[in-house]
Amino acid sequence: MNRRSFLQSAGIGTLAALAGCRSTASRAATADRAATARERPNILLIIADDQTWRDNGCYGHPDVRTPHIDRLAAEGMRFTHCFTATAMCAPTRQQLYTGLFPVRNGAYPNHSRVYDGTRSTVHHLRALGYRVGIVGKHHFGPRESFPFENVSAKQVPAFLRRDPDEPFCLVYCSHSPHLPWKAGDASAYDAAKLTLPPYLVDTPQTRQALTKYYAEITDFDREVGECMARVADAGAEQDTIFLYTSEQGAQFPHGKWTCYDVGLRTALVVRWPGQVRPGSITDAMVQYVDVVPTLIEAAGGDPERIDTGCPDARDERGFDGRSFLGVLLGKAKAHRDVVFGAQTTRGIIVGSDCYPVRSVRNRRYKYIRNLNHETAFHNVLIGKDTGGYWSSWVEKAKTDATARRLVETYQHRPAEELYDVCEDPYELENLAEKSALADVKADLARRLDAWMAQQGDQGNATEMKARQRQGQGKKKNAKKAGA
Ligand SMILES: [Ca+2]
Repeated sequence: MNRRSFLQSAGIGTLAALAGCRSTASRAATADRAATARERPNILLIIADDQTWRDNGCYGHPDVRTPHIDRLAAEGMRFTHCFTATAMCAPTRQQLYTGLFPVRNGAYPNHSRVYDGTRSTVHHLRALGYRVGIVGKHHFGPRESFPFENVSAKQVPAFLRRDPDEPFCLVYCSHSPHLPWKAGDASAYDAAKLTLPPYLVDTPQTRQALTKYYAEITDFDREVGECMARVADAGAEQDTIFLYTSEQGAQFPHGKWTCYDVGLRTALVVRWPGQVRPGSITDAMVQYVDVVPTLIEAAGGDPERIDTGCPDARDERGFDGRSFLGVLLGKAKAHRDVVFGAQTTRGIIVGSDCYPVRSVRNRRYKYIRNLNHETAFHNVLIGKDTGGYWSSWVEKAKTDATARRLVETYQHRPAEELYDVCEDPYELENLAEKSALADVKADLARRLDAWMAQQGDQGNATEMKARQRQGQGKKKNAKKAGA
């Protein structure tokens, strides 16, 4: 079957199923899917920018105040084990919208774009009869792969109310709490009283930076509250899947631009009245690539029949992700047994020339491979001290052993790292050389090799092609193709 006939059969099949559900619902044999398809819930997805997953109230942070996110969690399901595969903006968003991991879809460096012809949730939900809009940050390309309707914050009420017979999907992308930290009221946080996690060096400058970052999270939480109010104002609260996610880790060492959990783990809360049990918590392991298949299934489509427009190394064209609708509906307790990560350092601002990192994690252990570990890791935090605290870490490292270790391990890492993420959630003690864990390491290494092969990921060679994948506009696309 060629691509066109595949698309036709998939698209027509889905639409025919929807039409059938509307007119002959009582005769539908597959009750669950038909019921969901008949209703076609609205979708509102609000995304923070560089918010570390633990840094909100409902995930147990002792200081950060997020009353609206906490209310959403009380009304929906909170995921404790959701992961992006990349702790950078552009690859994270593009994997979230395409259901494809970054090396496969081409958007693996930062400020990158997917391969021409790749299709996204915009295409897939439109085929199911949705209008699909976006507010705020894009960080994707080319435009043809992400043909969202652009909606401004002011236009949100009109977009939500436009046509009651046509379900909406709105992706609301905040710019908070990404650097520079200007929004919110930093004086509302007392620097001296903050509880610092053990991956940060405790200096006055770190504490000052945290007050600004936390203030911007609280301001983002205000935006979450506004989105919740807009959905309620539109009379759509009962018919809307409302998702909040924190995106990747903040711009602190061992977070963004790494494959540690502080970077890759993400908050995910899903409210869906009548379907998702209020106040529920799941520890099922899910990834961002699973979100689009889940939404397609919730909308009555069949994610197994989608052509993503982007073949993998085996020439298969389906999603890398799989629907976790069963988890949302309380019918399944588990989803993935491992989750993957990939960091491309080439092409980030003041980044190392070549510093690829790959990771795989099960419920207990994280295995990390630093593919060019002989060189030093470098980025804008180190090179320009953009957070305003790195130089204070370096200074403290001269006299303080803990500070010295944190400064050193951020820049110089071994070929392999292995962590017991249950016992050591901040990944501070490397167990890669422990003979008792040799089988654990070998098993995870095999899983990582298989994933890289499926993705067409050649490690260092892929990293060296990173600049060809950067540039989000059509013009740059053509220019790069010719270069
Ligand atoms: Ca980001």
